[in-house]
Amino acid sequence: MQLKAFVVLASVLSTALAHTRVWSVWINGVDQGDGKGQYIRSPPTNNPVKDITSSAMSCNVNNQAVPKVVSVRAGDTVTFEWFHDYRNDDIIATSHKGPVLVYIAPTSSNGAGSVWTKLFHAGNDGSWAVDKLLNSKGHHNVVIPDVPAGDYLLRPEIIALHEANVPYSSNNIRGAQLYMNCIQIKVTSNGSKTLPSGNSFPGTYSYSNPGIVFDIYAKGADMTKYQVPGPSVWSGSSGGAITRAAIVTNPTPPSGGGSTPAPGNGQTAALYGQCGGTGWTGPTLCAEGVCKAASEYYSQCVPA
Ligand SMILES: *[C@@H]1O[C@H](CO)[C@@H](O)[C@H](O)[C@H]1NC(C)=O
Ligand SMILES: [Cu+2]
Repeated sequence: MQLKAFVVLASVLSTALAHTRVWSVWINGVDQGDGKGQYIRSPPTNNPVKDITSSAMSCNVNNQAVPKVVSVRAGDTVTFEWFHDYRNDDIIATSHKGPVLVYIAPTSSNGAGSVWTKLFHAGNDGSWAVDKLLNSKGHHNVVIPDVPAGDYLLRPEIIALHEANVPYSSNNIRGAQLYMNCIQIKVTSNGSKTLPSGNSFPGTYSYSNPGIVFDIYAKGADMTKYQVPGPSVWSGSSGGAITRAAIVTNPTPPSGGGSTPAPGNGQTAALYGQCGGTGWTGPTLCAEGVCKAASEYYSQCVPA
């Protein structure tokens, strides 16, 4: 009796420890700080979504607007940082092999309807995307495409396939485990590549999809034949990669005599807000911290 109870508890614990969610994003190598419930519509736990017909497929189980947005421009690299219990921990269990994907939708949709566009995916090109993510200490990125100005949700996603040899619909203690978090961004550049949209969550994935039901333990099988679920990556995407953020420790001031910020408009930017960069017309003063250039295009208020 005692032993049995212990075994059950242990397996529940090991499962809980295996899961993952997003801690923060980095813009061009600058950490935007703990985003949970701030600019990330964070779920309350690191548990997966397994019912792919559920409304939680769009932005997980807590899809409500959060107070902040991260300002970005076309060409900026947005790096997502995943963790399971603590920042810089072991990210996700090594058993949780599978693909890594990123989608985008206008924030005005709240993720509902046929509004999602795929910006990036990686499956298995000889190694699993999740193994690459473990090697990059939980970091992967996309480059912001040249979309019209406005508010958008970025939806990075990991699909863990260790129990995906059967669909959740026929065995609800198994099935693929999906991890997605939505990040609120504001694109301040104004490009002309309008998102084609065309995909909904729920809707884009189904239990007859070979990317959702797949046996990663099949003997002799060629894992590079794994098909990442969902559409192909949008032709307007500027790409992405599973790699650690190129952390900016000594930002170089803008070259060519442009190192003095243009006169500000008297407004101040919040901590981690943008405070300068080529073409920036917003605040150049920091309410908190100091304004540091991360690149010619982006300066940010960081703790002094
Ligand atoms: C973006 O460009 C379009 C097309 O030129 C224009 O209609 C729109 O007002 C611009 N939006 C912003 C926020 O600058
Ligand atoms: Cu798990």
